[in-house]
Order: sequence, then C-alpha cells, then structure tokens
Amino acid sequence: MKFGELPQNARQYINGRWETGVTTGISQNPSDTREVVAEYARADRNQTELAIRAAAEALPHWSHSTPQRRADVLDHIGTEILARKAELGLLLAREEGKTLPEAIAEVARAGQIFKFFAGEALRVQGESMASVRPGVQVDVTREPVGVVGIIAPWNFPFAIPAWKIAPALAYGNSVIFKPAELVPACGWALAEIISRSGLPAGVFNLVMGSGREVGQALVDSPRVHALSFTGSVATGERILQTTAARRAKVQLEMGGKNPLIVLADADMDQAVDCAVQGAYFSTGQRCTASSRLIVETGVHDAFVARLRQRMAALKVGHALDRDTEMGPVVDRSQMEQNQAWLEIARAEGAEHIWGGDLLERATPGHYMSPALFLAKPEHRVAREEIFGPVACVLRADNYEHALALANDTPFGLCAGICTTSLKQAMHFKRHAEVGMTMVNLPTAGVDYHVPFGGRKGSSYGPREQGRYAAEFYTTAKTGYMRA
Ligand code: TXE
Repeated sequence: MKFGELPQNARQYINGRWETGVTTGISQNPSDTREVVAEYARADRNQTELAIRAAAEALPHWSHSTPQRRADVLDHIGTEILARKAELGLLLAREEGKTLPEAIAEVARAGQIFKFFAGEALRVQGESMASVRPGVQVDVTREPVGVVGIIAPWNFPFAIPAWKIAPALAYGNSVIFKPAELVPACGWALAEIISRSGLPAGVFNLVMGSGREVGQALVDSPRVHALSFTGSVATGERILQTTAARRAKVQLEMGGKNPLIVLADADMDQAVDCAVQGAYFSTGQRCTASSRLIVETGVHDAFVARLRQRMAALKVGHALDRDTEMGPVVDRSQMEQNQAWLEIARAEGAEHIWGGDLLERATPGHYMSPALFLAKPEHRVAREEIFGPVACVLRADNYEHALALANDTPFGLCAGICTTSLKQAMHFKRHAEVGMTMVNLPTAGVDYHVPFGGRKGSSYGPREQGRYAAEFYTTAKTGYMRA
C-alpha cells in the first residue's frame, strides 16, 4: 500500500496478529478536512487486556534474549524508517499538519533513534565494586523493568513513540503502544514496520482507541509494570495518582511554558529567528515551544517591531505546499482552545500586537495566523500552556529581572537566552530551573543522544532519550558473592 492513499484496515497488532477492533474511527487531514487520512480499528478495555496478556507472556523469553538479537531488530526498524522517510513524512504531514520538511525530518529522527538504541542494546552496563566486607564481591547489573505501557501524544507521532519504544525493546522489555486518537495512521505505520522486524509474537503490541478506555486500561492494569506518557498535565496527573497507588514505575512528560530571554547585547537577527522558530514552527504545538519571550527593556520595542514584521511575512498554509512555513492547527478542538486563549488574553488586558486571525486557504483547513501579545507576568496567557501559535512578550529591566521572570513558572522543561555575553550565558545555564537550556538557539530542537525532560510541573520520573533512558527501562540488581 502507498501512503499517498487511504490506509485500508489500519488494525490493532496483538500477539503477533492484526486484529479488527470493537469500533472504527477516522483521522482527517487538518490542511484539508474533506480528506480522510485513515480508517482505523478502535479497541476497548477487553481487547487492551488481551494485548497486555500477550506482552506479559512474551516477556520471559524476550527479556533473556541476547543483546545481538535486540540490536538486529532495532537496526532493521531504523533502516526501514530511514529508507522510507519521504513516504512516511508525507503521511505525517497529511495526518498531523506539520510542514513536509518538518515531517520528513521527524521521521528521519525516529529512524536515527532506533539505530542509536540498536547500539545501546549492545552496551547495557553494570558496575563492579569492592565490598566493604572481606572476601565478598559486589556488582550492580541492569535488568528489564517488565511490561511497558507507552501512551503517546499527537504532536510528534513518529519521534515520541520511537524514543519510548526503542529503549523499551533495547533493554528487553515487552511493549503495548497506544498512539493518540488524532494520528492512528502514523502509529499504525510505525507498528507495521516493527511487526516485520523479527520480534517474537507478543513482544510488541499496538492498541488504538480512546485515552479514557484503552489508555486507562494500561494505567490500571497490575500486569503493566511501567508506564511512559507524554501529553497534557491533567492526564499526566491522573496517571500519576493511579500508578503511584499500585506502585508502578512511571515517567511523565507534560507541558511547558518555556522562556526565551533576549538581552540588549544579543544579535537581533539571531534572536528574532530563535523566537519565530521556537514560538511558531510546528504551529507552536511543541512542549518545547518558546511561549514566553522575555526581552530586556533597552531592545524591547525594536525587538517586538522586528518580530511582528517577520510574523506578518510568515507563510501559513497547507502542510504540503512548498513555501508553507507554518501548517494548520491540528484539529477543530485545538483551534477552539487557541481562539479562547486570544479572548482570555484580551480580557486580561494583554496588548495584542499581531495575528490570531482565522485564515482562508484554497482548501478547508484549521488555519490561523501566529499571534503575539505584550503581557504581564501574572496574566494567564503568560503562565499556562496554550499549545498553539500564540506567544507573549514580557518586559525585563535587566538580566537579573529576566532570569527571575524566566523561573517564575510552575513548569521547567527548557529555557533559552540570546546574548553575546559569555558571563550571562554561563550564569543562565546554571540558574535556569529547567531540564534543558539553550544559548543563542531556539528552545525547540533537541538532539536524540542526550537526556530529554524537565523539572517542576513539566516532567516526572527519570529522563528520556540517550543513555539516560536506561534509568527508566531497566531496574538495578545488586549482587553479593563469596567463594
Ligand atoms: O492530550 P491528552 P490531548 C496538551 C495540549 C493539548 C492538550 C490536549 O495543551 O491541547 O494537551 O491534548 C491519552 N488514561 N498537550 O487530548 O489527553 C490520549 O489518548 C490514559 C501537550 O491529545 O493528555 C493520548 O494518547 N491515557 C503535550 C495521550 O494520553 C489517556 C502533548 C495524550 O492525551 C487518558 C499533547 C487516560 N485517562 C497534548 N486520557 C506536550 N506538552 O507535549 C487521555 N489519554
């Protein structure tokens, strides 16, 4: 089948077999809502239970498989994803709405992640230490954590599942993967590649359906030993309560309200570029988006004027149009939320600088222009995650004030600064209360071989990605031995 066409029978993958669901659903192209991208099978609680049981039964064998076997499987998956990045990128752009270059780059990233963890499967490390007791040897080894439930959001439907599934399999766990309802074709396409990689039946399972039914079944099941989730704060908090009560291991990546500080000494072209990319690319639908632009007073007005000029020229359109810089909003409900935020901002007294208009294009889609407000730190628009192309500017008296504003948030995913001062860049890197800092770079845009995650309300549990992923997907065992 070609992905330019409708995927027929996007089905569940349970215990090595493709299964119909209990009901069916569809996904739509946000650039052209007349187009159905996929018809897919939706599971219920019982079907999810079958997938969990299959993963539990497959675990003992897979968890003792050789590192070489796991490396070969992951390498196979990565190679196919990379070879098909243009075709899969087209599917992603059609289903989620990010621009085609962004979509192809995301698919390539997913392939690189599988390749990276193919290598990591061969490098599972332990420690050997001198014992405090005479004649005793002590070592620490890493073992798989068990059956892993993976609950993914819609905004990176290839890369986020990849950075959860790849380490889960690399370290010998079995997996049940639940993609977001808006992107079933992407989830299915990834699962289809994984299904042909040489894994034993039951080691990897795909269940599609609602969060409330399928996702909740994974969260509730005592057979699921660990849960990795990326999504909204509200869902993450609910998952935390249930998993904590049944003592499952849990990793949550939730929202962000990421600051980008622009100091008076910054290279203004670079700063405007970082702000536009960070705030509006991928239609602002990234947890790492720069939604708070904190600008030193000396350059505030000039920066806002240049940013506004750049925003006015930003090309909003169909995700597949060659000159589109910003695609549509993902769906109607997200668009309604974005529009409601514009109202909230106005009602709070934030000054509207640019955008937020609904746009008409040749095809019926969820198009809006990027929006900018001048806000006060106490405004909701400056405190809560919007998850759309809506950013605000906060005025700072000096660097110290800017840093205080940057840290004045319940979130702590990432933070950036644009400056030519080495002293202030170094101070910022040490004092920003976040998991990731960026100097003269957009806050969105990360590498795959280093840890990803935040502090405070943004994240919970061990970091994702890179070697640090082992912390979540393995459990330590301490061994004592005497001859
Ligand atoms: O998120 P949800 P949605 C934010 C963003 C967006 C809002 C809603 O503000 O507007 O969340 O998006 C599954 N038990 N972010 O509805 O509900 C769900 O099916 C178990 C920010 O997509 O959190 C999906 O697979 N699972 C974020 C996944 O959780 C449940 C990225 C995420 O869905 C469940 C995405 C339940 N009870 C959204 N309920 C970021 N910052 O990256 C839902 N799910």
